[in-house]
Amino acid sequence: MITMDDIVREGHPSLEKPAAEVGLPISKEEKKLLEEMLQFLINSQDEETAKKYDLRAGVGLAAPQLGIEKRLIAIHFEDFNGKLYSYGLVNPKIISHSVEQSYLASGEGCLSVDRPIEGYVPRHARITVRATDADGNPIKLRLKGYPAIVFQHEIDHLNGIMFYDHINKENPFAIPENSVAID
Ligand code: K2U
Ligand code: NI
Repeated sequence: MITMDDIVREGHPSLEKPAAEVGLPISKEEKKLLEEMLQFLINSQDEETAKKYDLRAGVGLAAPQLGIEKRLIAIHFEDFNGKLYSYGLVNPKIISHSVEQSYLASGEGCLSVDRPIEGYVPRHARITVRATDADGNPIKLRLKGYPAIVFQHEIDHLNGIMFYDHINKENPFAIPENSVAID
């Protein structure tokens, strides 16, 4: 099982470079990795398991955070309306996005960053993501609100971008123009 020991931390080269496209169909090993990434997120959100294995709660995980430079991400969370988002995705790509921006009012964190970094992270308010799922099916997702933020955070990891790269250096709490706050 994946634990925090498998997650590389800021400064690791895998977090600072673009990851490679994954050839289709994905291999058995890549399919197993996606399943293990999803299981990590589920474990991290289960109080007993997280305590037992000292896991930090996570709603998303990208393969480069495991030192694996492949365009694979896992997402697992329920939105505020109780809708479950649970995906293992291959080569996810944002194919369109709104001009309007959004940001998490509480700021962002990262399983690969062991320190709090304050400030608003400007993101696209709405995105359309095209990807392939673990069974090789093409998938197209139209996302807004918190789900859109989670997917952008994870896709950033595939491009060597950390959440703090987006924060306004002069004024971390500057309200991004044309933006809506997500609570
Ligand atoms: O990629 C990661 O490090 C996982 C992040 C993803 C994330 C951070 C901030 C905003 C959206 C997504 C972890 O999930 S950070 C911990 C966390 C846990 C529960 C809810 C929000 C953030
Ligand atoms: Ni992260």
